[in-house]
Amino acid sequence: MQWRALVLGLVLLRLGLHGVLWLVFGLGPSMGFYQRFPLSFGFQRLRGSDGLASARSGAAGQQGTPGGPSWLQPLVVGAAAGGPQAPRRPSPGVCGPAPWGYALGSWDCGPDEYEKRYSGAFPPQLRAQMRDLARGMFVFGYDNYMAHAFPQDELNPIHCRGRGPDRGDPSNLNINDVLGNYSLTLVDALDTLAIMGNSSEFQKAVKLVINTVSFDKDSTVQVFEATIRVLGSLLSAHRIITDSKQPFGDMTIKDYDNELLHMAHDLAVRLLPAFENTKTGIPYPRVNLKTGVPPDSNNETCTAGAGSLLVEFGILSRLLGDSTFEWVARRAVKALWNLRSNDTGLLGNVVNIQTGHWVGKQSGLGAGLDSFYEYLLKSYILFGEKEDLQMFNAAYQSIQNYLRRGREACNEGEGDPPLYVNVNMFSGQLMNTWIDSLQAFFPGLQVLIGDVEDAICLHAFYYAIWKRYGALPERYNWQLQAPDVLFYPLRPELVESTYLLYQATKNPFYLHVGMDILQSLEKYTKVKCGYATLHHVIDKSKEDRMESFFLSETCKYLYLLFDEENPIHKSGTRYMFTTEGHVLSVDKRLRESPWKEFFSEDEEQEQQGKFVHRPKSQELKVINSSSNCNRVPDERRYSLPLKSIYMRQIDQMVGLV
Ligand code: DMJ
Repeated sequence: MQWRALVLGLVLLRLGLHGVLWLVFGLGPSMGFYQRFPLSFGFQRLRGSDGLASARSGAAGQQGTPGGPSWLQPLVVGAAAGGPQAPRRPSPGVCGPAPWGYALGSWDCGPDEYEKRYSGAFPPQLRAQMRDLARGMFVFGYDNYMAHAFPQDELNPIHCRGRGPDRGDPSNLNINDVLGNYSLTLVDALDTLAIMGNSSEFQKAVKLVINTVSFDKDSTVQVFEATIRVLGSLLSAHRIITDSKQPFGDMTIKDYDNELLHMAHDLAVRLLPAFENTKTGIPYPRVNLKTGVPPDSNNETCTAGAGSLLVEFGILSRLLGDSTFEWVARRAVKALWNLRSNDTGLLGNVVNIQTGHWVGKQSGLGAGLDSFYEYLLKSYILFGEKEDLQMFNAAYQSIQNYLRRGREACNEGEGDPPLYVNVNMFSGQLMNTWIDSLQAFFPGLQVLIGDVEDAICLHAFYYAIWKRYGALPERYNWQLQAPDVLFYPLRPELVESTYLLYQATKNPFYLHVGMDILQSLEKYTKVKCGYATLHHVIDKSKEDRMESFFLSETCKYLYLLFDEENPIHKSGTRYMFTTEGHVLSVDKRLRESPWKEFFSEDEEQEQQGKFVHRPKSQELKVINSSSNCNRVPDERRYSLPLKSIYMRQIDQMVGLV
């Protein structure tokens, strides 16, 4: 008897609660946002031309959210009935009644706290203060590395010690893929010193690298990591030293005899065995710098690792006049490209280099694929090879067709705000409900192709996650509104996108974002001798590791964000950043390639048949935005990058409010 009364009581209580919710907010039973959210991401985006729109409309009809409103529609009363006359609560952006104001913050007309916080001007003194804070962050990390870790690869910032390869445990890839016993952090930091105008330290550091760093080491490293962190940095510093204009101050080196270029060559030659004895042309993931590909080598590699070598290898080839490096890197890109799904045009994240079978069928923007897309575009920007742009455009189109979910417009309209999800490369079906922190680079890439509006939108999502934790968790589950993987190793991607979006829009919003990021880095990651990886973004416990990209990318982009007067923003030269943040001047001499004959006309034709062409104007945009930094902002269009109401939606989406 008693338990029946208890159950009845609970039922009545629940009904009463729903009644109150219904009366006050118009929320029906079981309408928690987190329950609807995954459902509402089941539909395809309706966008684009070329006949895809109708196909996607069909998909939307089938897979949409019948009876399950998109996440903006919890406000719709009786949405399940779907009646056009169903009474609606005012949509966000419309002045709301008092209860909304109390429930969700002031949504009434006039500036709310979001607008007040983000749309205000950013005073020049504050800007200078933030620039100095970013420089100080770099200097603190760099000086401590030099004092406590050099000539080892990395700094352990908590115990003020150096770190090299884990010789005791060769399977410790997290360490051994990156640390080659070649003073990694010093090498990776070279061009940041130049960009910050520190010529004496740049000159000292270059000499130190020339005199002390050797690649003749019994180290088994990942080809990708050695390429982007070491090869890319050597090439960037070499270009800075030999630049006749010297925009960053006097960065010349007395009696410089192209030593850094020779070192880059030496390293690349040691990486070449990765491209031998592979049936597909896709390289082995790792090589030993002394002995080549280890006998027990893994035949599986990730797409980004194998397919993002073309920028560094291409520059090396063009500077040396030796086609070998570009040829192997380009062959790998093409081999991967040819393995894309015929139906979706998507690539997976892990492939067998001998069989060409996809071991990882997940397609997304993050780990395993990120820089593959990035380097298709950046290779085109640097070298002007049309086929790189064609591949990029086709890849971008597939991304839009299959990865982008949510509504068409960023700031307004029915349905969920857009988000890029992880799908099966063959079916386009959702594979999981997380996004990773590496994906935060994508808005920056969108800036380069001129898709600024979408970039603004996506960036806001990552920023909201940052605000919630004061960092980006390695993986964030948008269904659970919680991190899936909790560490944050001081990654640069969000800062990179923030910087590029600021250059594209000149909106002070991005300076506020940068200040937020700077302050949380100072608060949560600064330790005795540097900046430490966050082990857990919630309890803020730390790991004793400062990855080299913190100095080469995170600090650099933060500094550049606030350094309006930087030569990169002022000089007539156009610059581009590698995936490791190394600056490269876009020089028309790099566009000369005397080795076209390596790719037969037939092969090119065959490739082109598969490409989806974007409109001409889009191609022009790429060329115009070949500088990351010199874009003329369209003040009218982007005077307010995000409606403050949108920021609030996104904050809710990640569980921030
Ligand atoms: C860096 O080494 C590069 O940015 C790379 O493209 C991705 N991973 C790290 C930073 O997160």
